[in-house]
Amino acid sequence: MKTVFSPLHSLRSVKTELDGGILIEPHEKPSRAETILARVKSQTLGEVIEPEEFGLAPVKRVHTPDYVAFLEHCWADWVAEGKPGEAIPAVWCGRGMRPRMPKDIDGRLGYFSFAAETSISAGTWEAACASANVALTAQKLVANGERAAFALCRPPGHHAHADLFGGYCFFNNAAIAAQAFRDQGYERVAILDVDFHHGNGTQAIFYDRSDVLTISLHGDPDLVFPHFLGFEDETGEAEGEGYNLNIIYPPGTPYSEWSKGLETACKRIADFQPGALIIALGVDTFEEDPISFFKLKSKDYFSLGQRIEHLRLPTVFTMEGGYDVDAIGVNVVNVMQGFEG
Ligand code: Q9C
Ligand code: ZN
Repeated sequence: MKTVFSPLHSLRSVKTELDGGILIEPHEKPSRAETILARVKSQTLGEVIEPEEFGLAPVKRVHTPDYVAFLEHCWADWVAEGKPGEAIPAVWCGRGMRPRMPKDIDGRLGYFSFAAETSISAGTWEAACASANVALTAQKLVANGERAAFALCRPPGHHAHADLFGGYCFFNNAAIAAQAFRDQGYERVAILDVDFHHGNGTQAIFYDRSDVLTISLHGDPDLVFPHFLGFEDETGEAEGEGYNLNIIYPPGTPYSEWSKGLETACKRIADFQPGALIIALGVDTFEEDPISFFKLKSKDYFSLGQRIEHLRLPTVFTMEGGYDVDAIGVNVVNVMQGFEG
């Protein structure tokens, strides 16, 4: 299958991630995408193409205008205020406070985020736009008849809500691609999120809709990020009741257990009969991942790809997490090679 990749991803290269009370080198770093790209090429998975430019219209089908404008100007506004470091949110609208957008940049950083680990600096906006274009280009390939396409998105997207960044994510690339299918006349679209973390943004964006089925398999949010969404009693609301499915697992989960949830997810997707499938593909489920607690092995990603292929659906893979850079290329390309058989 074809891979869509933008070298502009490297414009997203912050120096800081707030972790354990100190600023560390971010887990979500440029070498992740470069390592995946190198493996795609060395395995001759297929042609690698650069994204087309789609502009902000398809992004704004998912994200609010206020949020998009905030992201575009955030870094300039921060610099204009004379701040010495990278932009990091440090104040939020707590329970009982008023959810209104402040003028001040510190206030807006809190208003448009749900976590503090995701610093912003020069180039974040450009990279986030390029990442959305990567997803939209892969979506277009599939809409035009390709069986599958790999959107090598960076930064990732599945934690981003309509108007919130966090968890290394700014634009929800999977949601943007799903909405593009809908806007092109596909009546039903399914998103299956296999990243270690709950796809909170994707769930929230489609929570009251029955046209986009959202399913996420992830670590128990009682124990891991994003902590405040992703529990199994979240099944959708209003029209969307029954169109969100969360499957959670404890520390130490191996593929033999994880794949039971995958089976449940695939049966639900088959019942739904979508016109297209989006896989929010994180490989932070890997046994050596530095921030996660599942125990999937490299060969398991091949099985995952095979199972997804058995759904026989037009499929877009969007890259999400995965932080063991030494194994990320092998694990990601194993999914694609499992899919291709
Ligand atoms: N001590 C994705 O996988 N919290 N995002 C990390 C590490 C944030 C993960 C805590 C994890 C975000 C796309
Ligand atoms: Zn993740």
